[in-house]
Amino acid sequence: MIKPGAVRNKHIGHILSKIEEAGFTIAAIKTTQMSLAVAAEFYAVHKDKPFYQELISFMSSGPIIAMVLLKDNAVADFRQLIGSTDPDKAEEGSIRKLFATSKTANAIHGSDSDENAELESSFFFSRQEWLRREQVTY
Ligand code: FUP
Repeated sequence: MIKPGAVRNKHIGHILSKIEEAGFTIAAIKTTQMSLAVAAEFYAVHKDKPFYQELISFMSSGPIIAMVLLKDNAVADFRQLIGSTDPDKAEEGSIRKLFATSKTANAIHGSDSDENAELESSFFFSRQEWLRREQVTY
């Protein structure tokens, strides 16, 4: 998911280029916006953290780009491409190093497991769109 700050700052094109150059296939993509309630559910695992309210307020503050990405070893490779949560600690050349403006406004989200990728994709895409990834040859 490209987060609201990076969308506002017109980084969609740059970020999509980096994703494709890294070997990912964009199997589904849409512009949408999370309501506060949806952001609260999406990040429910963090509900007791001090940054939770700021996070869900930011995540619902404007449009996002939601995507289903395909690649062997996608979760680990994508987390390497996006870099550390804190942009000050993110690796040179990573998406967060290049485009994040703070730990909360850190440009992009990546799922942390195959199971969470499926769960998180269901916030934005129908089951049919998700299953499509197994039927398409790129
Ligand atoms: P990540 O998996 O890298 O997105 O990081 P986490 O799951 O630890 O955190 C989820 C989101 O919470 C981050 F993308 C940004 C936000 N966050 C903060 O706003 N402040 C913090 O101190 C830590 C995380």
